[in-house]
Amino acid sequence: MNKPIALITGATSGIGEATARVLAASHRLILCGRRTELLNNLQEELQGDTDVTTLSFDIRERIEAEQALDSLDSHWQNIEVLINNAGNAHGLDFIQEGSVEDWEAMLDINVKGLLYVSKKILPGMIARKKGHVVNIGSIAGKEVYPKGNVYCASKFAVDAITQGMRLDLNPYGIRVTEIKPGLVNTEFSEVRFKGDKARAAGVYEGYEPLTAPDIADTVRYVVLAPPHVTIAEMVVLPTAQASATLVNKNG
Ligand code: NDP
Ligand code: 8X3
Repeated sequence: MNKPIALITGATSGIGEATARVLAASHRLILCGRRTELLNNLQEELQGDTDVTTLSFDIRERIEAEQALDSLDSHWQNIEVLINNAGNAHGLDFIQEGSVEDWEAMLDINVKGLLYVSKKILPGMIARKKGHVVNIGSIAGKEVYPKGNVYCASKFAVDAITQGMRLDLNPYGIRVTEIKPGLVNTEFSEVRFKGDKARAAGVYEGYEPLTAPDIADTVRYVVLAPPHVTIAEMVVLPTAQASATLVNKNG
């Protein structure tokens, strides 16, 4: 029997890339992101283990996202697992000093992009009365921290959308999960600090942060749980982190 199909957004780095590696054992994969070369490299790496196809599009651009998803040929259309992972923080500034471009990027990518992709995939799941949506939220969607303002708002929105999905999709037997990681050492801080590698590295110094494979393992756990089991929500922190604002550094 063919493996079920999982579509992963943001598969070119960090949590999405690690999730692709772990789900290759159990799923055929549709890998999404903007960086085509990285998608191609990952496809080449994994296609010995499973069937892989790629879609390169900017999740901010609704038409581009819709056209990319429409381009899937028929044997890739029965998507059983949707991992809404693409997203980033842009900037870390007091609300009165934040940039409108950063705010727009975070709301467009983390919130609207997730909605655009979900809107295309959910009708198939509803028709088949089968599916699983895994949204990657954040501790930032549970607690607001200083200068987190709009990034936190985007992740609070992911939390609300996840809860709404679970309610609205309940009649169709579709599972909905939100994973809320704390600090994970990926390209995340480099994007947040606009390529400042030294500043980004500082975020993960003095304690042991989570790695992308740590979160990929939680995705595998929720996806491979028996069909009658929904892991609704999971908060996953490095042991050194107690809250969005308390990290035991150099402890
Ligand atoms: P990375 O920066 O390593 O990965 C982000 C991914 O999102 C990349 O694959 C990137 O692909 C994709 N992406 C970003 N913008 C767009 C866009 N406009 N269109 C399409 N894809 C896009 O960060 P993480 O792996 O850490 O982040 C993944 C998710 O985890 C995010 O939702 C983040 O908010 C969340 N998270 C991260 C935490 C952390 O500490 N790292 C903690 C809690 C949650 P490409 O650039 O190729 O388009
Ligand atoms: C990413 C974790 O604490 O940088 O969502 O917001 S944090």
